[in-house]
Amino acid sequence: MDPCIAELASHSVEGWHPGGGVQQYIETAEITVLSSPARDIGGIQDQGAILVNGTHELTGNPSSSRLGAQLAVVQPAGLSQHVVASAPSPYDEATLWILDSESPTIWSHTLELGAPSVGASLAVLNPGAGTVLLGAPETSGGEGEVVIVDVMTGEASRLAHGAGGLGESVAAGDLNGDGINEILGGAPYRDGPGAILVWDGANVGPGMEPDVTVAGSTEAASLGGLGLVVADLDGDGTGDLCAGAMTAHGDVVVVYPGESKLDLASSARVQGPDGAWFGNVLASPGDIDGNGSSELIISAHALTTYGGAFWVAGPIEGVVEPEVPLHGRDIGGVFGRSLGVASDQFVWIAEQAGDAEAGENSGVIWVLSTDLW
Ligand SMILES: [Ca+2]
Ligand SMILES: [Ca+2]
Ligand SMILES: [Ca+2]
Repeated sequence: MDPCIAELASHSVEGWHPGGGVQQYIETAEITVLSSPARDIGGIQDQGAILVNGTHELTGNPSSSRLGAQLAVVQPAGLSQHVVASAPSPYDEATLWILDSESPTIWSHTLELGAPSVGASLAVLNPGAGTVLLGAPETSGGEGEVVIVDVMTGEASRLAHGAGGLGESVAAGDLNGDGINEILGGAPYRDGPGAILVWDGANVGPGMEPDVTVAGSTEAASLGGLGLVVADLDGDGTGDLCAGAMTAHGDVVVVYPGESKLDLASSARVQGPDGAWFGNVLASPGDIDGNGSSELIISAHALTTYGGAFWVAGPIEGVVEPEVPLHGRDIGGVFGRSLGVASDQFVWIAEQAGDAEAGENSGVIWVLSTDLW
């Protein structure tokens, strides 16, 4: 029997609102933030809420919704860590909430960008500068946006507007080793099999064309969904593009920048179990075992009836089959629909539990020590 999350987790955090489920989690030395973006408030669907340090609840405002759709941490130079919580909206206005981890200060920026879903995806661009990327994919796979936001000032810069659901995912990482993070935007419906657009971080500005487009293929279709991260999977010191497919039959591809200029044909592949939604979400906690290559944690929420997640250690070369998965509990829930890195020592995996129709679905965040691997 594969290991069950309940036997391996370091600790767990229970959701606090029946029916809402839990989706995102941050845990630092100073602060914990738990999000429930599907929570209904005052009869308004999906207003969303976050819970800070287990006691202080912040609910979404009526002009935006799905508070806590995404969370991230930045640490602007000379300041404490700040947690960023997105609240995208089906309308042309979104809110970005900022929490100073060392004081109870919480404030927000209203982003009126004339585009819906701003903040459906979120990634830290430059933690020391306090800049983040927000993706704004329209529903139905139409046009979308990638936006750069200064967390402290709320100043927003629209980097790109494009077809194929651009902004379904965003990611940042240094792919060419110059010390400046590149900007990645996923467009999973672009030209059929999807694509990931890459801008060189050293030379980027509003309206500029991407420097590289990594186009999906029949073997790597629906590329550019939420499973997108930059991590050094071959241990050469520069980041590599890791992307899961947004389909039930997905694999995770690792594209090495090298001299191939991000050519999908020369990528490595982690081959997941068929039909498990393998790689729909993934994250990298960095190099845990100290061999120089980063590790990945990969979701597979339709694995068996419990859901699952896989740990894959770098280096990844050729075609790799992942080892024994973690699975959820036998409670009729879904384990692994979202996951992430909680801190230097911990990763987290969400489990939606109970009967949502009966209002029981408050969900659980399972926190795992990376020492396990
Ligand atoms: Ca770079
Ligand atoms: Ca590398
Ligand atoms: Ca490693």
